[in-house]
Amino acid sequence: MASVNIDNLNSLSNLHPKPENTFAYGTAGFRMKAELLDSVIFRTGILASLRSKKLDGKVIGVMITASHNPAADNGVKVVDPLGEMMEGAWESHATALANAPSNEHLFDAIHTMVSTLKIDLTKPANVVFGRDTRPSGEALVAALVDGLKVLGAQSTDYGILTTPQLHYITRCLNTAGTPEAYGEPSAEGYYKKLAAAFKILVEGKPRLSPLILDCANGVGAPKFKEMLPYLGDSFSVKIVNDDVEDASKLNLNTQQRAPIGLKTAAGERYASFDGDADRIVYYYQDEDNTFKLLDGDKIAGLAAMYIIDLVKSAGIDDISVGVVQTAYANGASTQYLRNTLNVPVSCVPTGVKHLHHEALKYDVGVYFEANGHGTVLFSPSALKTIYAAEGSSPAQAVAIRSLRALSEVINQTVGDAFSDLFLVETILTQRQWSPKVWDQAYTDLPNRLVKVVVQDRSIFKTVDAERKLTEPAGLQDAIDAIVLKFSHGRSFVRPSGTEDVVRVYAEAATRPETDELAFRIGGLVFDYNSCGSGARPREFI
Ligand code: G16
Repeated sequence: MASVNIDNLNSLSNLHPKPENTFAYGTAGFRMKAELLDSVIFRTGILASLRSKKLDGKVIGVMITASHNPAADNGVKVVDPLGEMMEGAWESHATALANAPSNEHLFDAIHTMVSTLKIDLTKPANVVFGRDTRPSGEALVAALVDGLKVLGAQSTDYGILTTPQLHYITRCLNTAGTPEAYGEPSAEGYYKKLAAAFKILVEGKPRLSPLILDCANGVGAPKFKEMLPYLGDSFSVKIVNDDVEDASKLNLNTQQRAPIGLKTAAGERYASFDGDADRIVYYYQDEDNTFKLLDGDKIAGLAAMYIIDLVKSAGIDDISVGVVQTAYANGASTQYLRNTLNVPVSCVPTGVKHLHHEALKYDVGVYFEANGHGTVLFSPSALKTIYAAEGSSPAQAVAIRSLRALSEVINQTVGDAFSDLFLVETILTQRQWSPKVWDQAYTDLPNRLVKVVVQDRSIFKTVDAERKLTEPAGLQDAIDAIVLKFSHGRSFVRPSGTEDVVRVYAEAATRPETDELAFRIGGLVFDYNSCGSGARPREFI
């Protein structure tokens, strides 16, 4: 059996020594302070090479980003051949490589993978990679490139990209020349594909007023500007928060309020991307100056409603639509989907990988996290039906054409802020709806998210799609006892997979009750067995 060249491994690994820290491949890969990541990213290069060899040389993607985290953080995620997140079973191998304490242990960890996973090292390895605008990205790319040299992978650097663009490119490269060919493997190919589909979807409809688009001073800004020429006059936008030169401004957004520095006005339509443009939320200001958020739940409701109607208008009756949410979904949205739209709804743990997997069970699976991360998946059989349908009236033919274009405008690989934007803009244009009309589908229960800094988030263990804690022992009973006192009360506690905190979600019948519930549970967690770290936040009751 072929073996790894140990001298090559040693000399490259010596350039990227491992710090004392322990690393874990979490919700969205490895993510932490950028200065700790050099060895992790070097070893992720080795992992991606092994993954490619295991899959017979298929192209694997590596994205260097920390998405919504502060500018000082960075991270890395591995993308599987069809643009999905890396297979869950490989996360423990990623963690094992990242934590090998010495070059010898790293050599052994690679060989353990090779033998247990039956990887043929003589196979080729192909890897593509990109990064967001964080200043630390360039040096981390150099570490990745060294990691790719260990097993002699062929690689292409796609430079600065949004995360979903890297997912798209990975799928294009692996499907090129097959009946499932996904598009041209470049940012330009991505713009062309989305723009062409969007133009079909809004053809002949009066244009909406310009969208005011906050890009969180992240990679979405330069990339969306790059796309504008492909859209022609089909779409009009005013981009704000587009300063990618000053890293301190990255992701300075606030929760459930307009981003810092953006003065909102009634009658306008706003959207915000996160730092790597894989999430989007919409919002507007009501006549009484209230800020109104249209989050991932609202997008899921809008998309499901529209697709159900379109399938009906197309005269296709054998395509079922289902929606996937997480525990963060507002209770009112779940009710709306189940009781008004009559669609099946599943609840899974946080992390697009879980939602994506579940959505594959439906003909058309709409999945969104409340934070705006999501997409719509069309199964191969649904696509076959849509492409085979001819329609027996002009109206049916138009609906079929729209369904086809919709499957092109929506990124099938992963949640994508650009493609979700075009999905929403399509529906609002088709219906000539303002955000306020869209918002009228249902009224959100007031909800609140609280972050609790704890000494060790790994002691928090959950079950039931993260809706219940099993550890620390007794904490869930204490939470339940508090929740019982609130009308329409619901609350859960889960450790974040991307930040060093525990998150508390609460909803209740009124805003004051919701705030009280959130802060009571937050205070409970902070105090429980002295879990909290630092000063006890003053707001906690
Ligand atoms: C990542 C995941 C999302 C998740 C989010 C927050 O998003 O891909 O699925 O909702 O982290 O996760 P947590 O609450 O565990 O910190 P992103 O946009 O940061 O990559």
